[in-house]
Amino acid sequence: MVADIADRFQQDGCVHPIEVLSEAEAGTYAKRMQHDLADLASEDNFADWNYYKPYLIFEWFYELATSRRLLDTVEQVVGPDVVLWGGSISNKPPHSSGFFSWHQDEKYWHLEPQGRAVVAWLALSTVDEQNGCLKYLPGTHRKGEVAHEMTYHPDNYLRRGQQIVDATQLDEAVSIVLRPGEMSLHHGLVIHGSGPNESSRPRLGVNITYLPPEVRAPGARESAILVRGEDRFGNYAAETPARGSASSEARLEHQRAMAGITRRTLSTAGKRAAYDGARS
Ligand SMILES: O=C(O)CCC(=O)C(=O)O
Repeated sequence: MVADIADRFQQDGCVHPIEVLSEAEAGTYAKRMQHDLADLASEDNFADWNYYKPYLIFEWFYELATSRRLLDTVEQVVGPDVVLWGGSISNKPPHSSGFFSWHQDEKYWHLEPQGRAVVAWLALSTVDEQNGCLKYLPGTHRKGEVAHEMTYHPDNYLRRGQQIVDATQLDEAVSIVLRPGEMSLHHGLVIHGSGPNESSRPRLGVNITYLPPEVRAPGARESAILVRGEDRFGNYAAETPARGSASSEARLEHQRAMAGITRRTLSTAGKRAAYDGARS
């Protein structure tokens, strides 16, 4: 367990492992997730439900994103006022080739000011080098934005396969090994990625993005949920979190949120694509 979370976060751009759920609780969430994913896989909007704001579709995701110990820790880095802005389901099946190339999340999010987004990666199974854990390059959040190139590799979970151009620091990579119920927190500009799952075990986890309410997503008004403290800025329309799994109300709410994302992406087109990069 980590002491001085805010200091470590500022220094390395990532802090881990942080226990936020018991192993038994994580196991229960893993079952709820796996049940829903199997049940809903044939739905037209399934990929979008996974990649964008799953807390609007799945109640279990919202419960995870707002669980007390998780938010107590997020608060130490984000501050007392916390907005839940994004997330994705980040599973890798056993013996699967999918990977995340080395990238910075905020390179593609176009937030102002930059460098205030915090991403929680919460493990719902054991996550280690064999099944493709997250890795990061310590201190790289202090470089600001770095150059990326598009590779469009078919096994890359990032839709354009964007990856950093300068690979000189890769031998400094740190692996984030987590037990079920543990998480890491990473800075929106820290360079990170993950390899394929070479094991016979699934890699189960979610990632969740939080912002302080003063951070704006310029272009068109987006939506988000205040999950701690107070919002004195009003940058986001309020979202309604999911009840149950993929209810008709939840589907509509997700569509509304996606429309905000699309409007913003179109409005920033030609400048920088806000969401066309990292999937979360
Ligand atoms: O789940 C992972 O291994 C990495 C996820 C990630 O980097 C992303 O969604 O941008």
